[in-house]
Amino acid sequence: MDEADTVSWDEHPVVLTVAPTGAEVTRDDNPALPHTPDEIAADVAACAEAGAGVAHLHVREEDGTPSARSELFVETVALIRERSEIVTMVSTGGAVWMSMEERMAGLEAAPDMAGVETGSMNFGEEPFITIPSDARRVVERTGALGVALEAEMFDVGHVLQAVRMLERGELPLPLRANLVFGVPGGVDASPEALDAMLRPLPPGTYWSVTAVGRHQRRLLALAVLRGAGGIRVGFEDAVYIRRGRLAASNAELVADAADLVRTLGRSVATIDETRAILSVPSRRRPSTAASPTAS
Ligand code: KMH
Ligand code: ZN
Repeated sequence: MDEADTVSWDEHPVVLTVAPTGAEVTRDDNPALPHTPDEIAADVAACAEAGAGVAHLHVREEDGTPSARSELFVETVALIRERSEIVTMVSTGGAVWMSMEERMAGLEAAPDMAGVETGSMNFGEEPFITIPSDARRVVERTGALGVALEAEMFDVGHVLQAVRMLERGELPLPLRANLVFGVPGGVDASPEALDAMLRPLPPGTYWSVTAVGRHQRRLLALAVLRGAGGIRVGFEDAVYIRRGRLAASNAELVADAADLVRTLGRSVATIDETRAILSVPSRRRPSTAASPTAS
């Protein structure tokens, strides 16, 4: 097996992640952007129907302001779990202006997974800072809560830092790597950049691809062909489904990504397959109808 094969998940179905809200996109960009926990949960349920296995979550105040209120995360995760077994993943990237403590607010919701950034960058015009001790804080807190991690990496140095942290025992195994392309200040959305981001990953690492900007669809297609474990879509990354046409919903973006995966000869992971691939068991509570009555 050559080095390229060691990072191929080609024999597995492709995990689809939806990132429905993010922290930067607004209703001026796409009026269908969900804001409230109810709107996000309904949107995520429709995305699960369309093939999504993971929901990468940020929350908003009702007026759309990015929020670090843990109550909103708690409500959002609970409402999603009422409707679906989809893997819930909270961002600890938050918004560029949030403190590290604010960025970790979503962990209060006891999600299935959380992201962890492994480096700093310019995020467009703004600094987006995660120093090593910040990443270690996220690792410690998620470890204590039994929350699985995905490393969010926007440049080659972030991948190298994740590998360094793994070697030092500062990141737990298995490493789940989300490679992000096209953010101004990070690596570009090109085939060469994909090669560069993959090269440091230890053999067998699960990797998914997120891309923003006009090369998104091409890079996601390339990732599927190169054996990615997963790809990500959603309003956090792109509000257009094709050049000049806004997506009607996050679910439309997920359905489109599912079509792309099948067109390229791979299948889309069910939620059960997603949980097995990511080694993330369900934390959903049994429904009240099924639990014994108290009296
Ligand atoms: N909103 C960005 C500054 C993540 O969720 O891990 C960070 C972000 C990445 O969205
Ligand atoms: Zn995010």
